[in-house]
Amino acid sequence: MSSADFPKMKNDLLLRAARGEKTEHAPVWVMRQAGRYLPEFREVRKSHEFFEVCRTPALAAEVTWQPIRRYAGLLDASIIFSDILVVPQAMGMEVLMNPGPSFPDPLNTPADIEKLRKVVDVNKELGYVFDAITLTRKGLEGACPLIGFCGAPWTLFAYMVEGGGSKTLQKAKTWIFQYPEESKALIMRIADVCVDFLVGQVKAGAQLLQVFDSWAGELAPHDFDEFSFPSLQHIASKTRKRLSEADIPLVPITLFAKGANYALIKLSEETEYDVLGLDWCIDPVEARRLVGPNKALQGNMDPNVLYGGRDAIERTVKKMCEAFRVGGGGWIANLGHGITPAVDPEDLRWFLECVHKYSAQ
Ligand code: 1CP
Repeated sequence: MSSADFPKMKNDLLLRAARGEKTEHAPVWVMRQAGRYLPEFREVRKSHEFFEVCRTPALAAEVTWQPIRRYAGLLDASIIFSDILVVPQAMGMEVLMNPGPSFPDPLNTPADIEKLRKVVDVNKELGYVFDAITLTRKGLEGACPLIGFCGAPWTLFAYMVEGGGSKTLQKAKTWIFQYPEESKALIMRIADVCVDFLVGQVKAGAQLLQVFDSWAGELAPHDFDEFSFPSLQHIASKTRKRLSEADIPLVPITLFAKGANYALIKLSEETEYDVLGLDWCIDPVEARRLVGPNKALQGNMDPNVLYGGRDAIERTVKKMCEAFRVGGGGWIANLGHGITPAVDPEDLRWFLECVHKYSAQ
């Protein structure tokens, strides 16, 4: 697919900010913007299992459009409805969602790696995501760009070994300390599937890509350097190379490495990401000082401020806008992690309105 196959873009704020350009106001979107805080999403989920929604392009498109329709004119990006765990599924693992993710047969020891598919054909295993992206972008009618995504290899590895979410990542840590070479090899194998998956998403119509390293902050800085960073670096450089070899226009790539503020200088200097996502544990002025002028930033309000009422939301957004303005450079407004299920959708609307108001240049 090329841009000629899709409706003309009416709003490219996200893409401009990702390239470091100044924008009339900061483009804004919200991680997990299609999700359980929306009654219309819960309605769809009453009659469809989570992965059924992911695997059915018409349903995935519908829930991706839901926040765009509800907050018409206020959201500057959509993100395809899917999950980071579709990659372990594509590699041959079973994943259930009840209500959190669980793997009936996780990787207990390196011998279990044998159970994974040797070769992963992303068109065959994840073609449903590509179809959902093409359908969703057409239906957006140019209202805003569509983001494609994947999980980072370290985070996916952690789920594949833990068999679900975990507070301590004890099993994943056991692997990296007890079987460091096998761990690194598996992490790079996951990275190659991620590259194929991201390239396929761009071919299908994704206009920006985001890599979610949700568990980056669980690693000591030197362990991040060893077990996550090389795969993150590989994904950005290889995805760009593959797109340019195929004569497909490059799209910006965002890395959200939650909790890895200790690595911002290295991520800025030694990777080819265009945008670095920030959680709320770093001041935007400090983040800009560490990152320098060459990358856009994304973030970073604590999602729990959305439970603090209108005054708290307005005060915090105003402060965030001032801090990103002082720091300078491209900025995409967002929360510092995903929106949580109990948020009142009208409080999110207020957040979006405040970003428009206080980030206007
Ligand atoms: O019942 C439901 O509907 C399940 C809730 C839900 C939703 C709405 C899950 C289960 N995944 C999603 C969608 C989803 N997941 C998106 C869609 C696009 C959007 O943002 O609107 C995206 C980008 C993700 C990414 C994702 N899934 C991440 C990375 C981002 C992050 O939050 O750190 C992670 C870690 C997952 C795993 C996952 N999937 C679902 C849950 C509840 C979890 C986290 C579980 C845990 O705590 O380990």
